[in-house]
Amino acid sequence: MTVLENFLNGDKRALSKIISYIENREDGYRELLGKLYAKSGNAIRIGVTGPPGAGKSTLVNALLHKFLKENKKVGVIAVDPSSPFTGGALLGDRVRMHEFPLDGNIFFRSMATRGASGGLTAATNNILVAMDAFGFDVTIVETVGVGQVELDIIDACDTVVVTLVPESGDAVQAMKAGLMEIADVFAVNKADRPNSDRIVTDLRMALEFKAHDEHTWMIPVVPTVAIEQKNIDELYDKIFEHIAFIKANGNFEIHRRLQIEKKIIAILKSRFEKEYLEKLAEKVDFHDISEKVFLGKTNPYIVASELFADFKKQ
Ligand SMILES: Nc1nc2c(ncn2[C@@H]2O[C@H](COP(=O)(O)OP(=O)(O)O)[C@@H](O)[C@H]2O)c(=O)[nH]1
Ligand SMILES: [Mg+2]
Repeated sequence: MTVLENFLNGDKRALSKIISYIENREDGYRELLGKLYAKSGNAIRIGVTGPPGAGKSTLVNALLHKFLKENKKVGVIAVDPSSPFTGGALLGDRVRMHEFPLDGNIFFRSMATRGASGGLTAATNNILVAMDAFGFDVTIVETVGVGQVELDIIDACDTVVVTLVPESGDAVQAMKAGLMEIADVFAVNKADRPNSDRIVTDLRMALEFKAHDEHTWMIPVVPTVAIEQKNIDELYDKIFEHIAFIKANGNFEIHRRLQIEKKIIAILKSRFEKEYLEKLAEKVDFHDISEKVFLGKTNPYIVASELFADFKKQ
């Protein structure tokens, strides 16, 4: 039996192998992804983001216990570009393996970024496709919400949970950080800490003041204590209320179509970059050209225009 056949028979070891194959962009990975893509599209995608230490991993684990109770199969991928070596994600994995056995309904993977930040969004999305094709009901991406890459990853999710803590500041800061635009649900974790009520009330008020009508999804603010599994049911309910809401108003489909568009463009971009720029680099002496620019004989815009004109002629 081939790895793909084992994969299709629900063998998690085959899933792990296929994920590594995709992650390492081994020969033929695009064709493989094409096959998997045809089988994907059924899993609900949940994003969990927030600052480091907010309790995202703990919260995801708490949610997983709820998913298990609901008899749902879940694939989780933790992306943490801030710890490229043996950082939090890997340690978290070990803890999780303890908590959720390999033969159960939960599957984990952490993205070792290996400095490939440019391809991180694509790699993460591709792994989600593999998990989706494998037959998980839900996929969860956990990411530290900072840069553009993380935003792109989270943007591809159907529902985004932004995790904050009482120390995160106030609603004004959340607004400045653009979190109101990203969040579909706010989890104020570590609600066991003093003053957690303040940020909850503050966020709720700020959200109430934002322009809205009866067609607007009102972002719920759910206080949680992930380490004690407190209020996880409510968080779970809000996630699925949001899914139901966007399915009813059509935004679920609109968003997914938009993601397909973005995916095609991203594939094209990466192919242009790989196939055109790499070929160009073989022919063109960039060192020589930059020297000319440096000496004021030409400028980068003229150089790029000339190279582009050459490319169009071919
Ligand atoms: N007091 C308290 N600590 C928590 C809670 N949830 C998580 N933590 C702790 O916060 C730390 C960071 O949690 P982790 O899940 O790794 O955060 P992440 O970096 O956002 O994934 C850990 O020491 C957790 O045990 C909570 O609800 N209350
Ligand atoms: Mg974490």
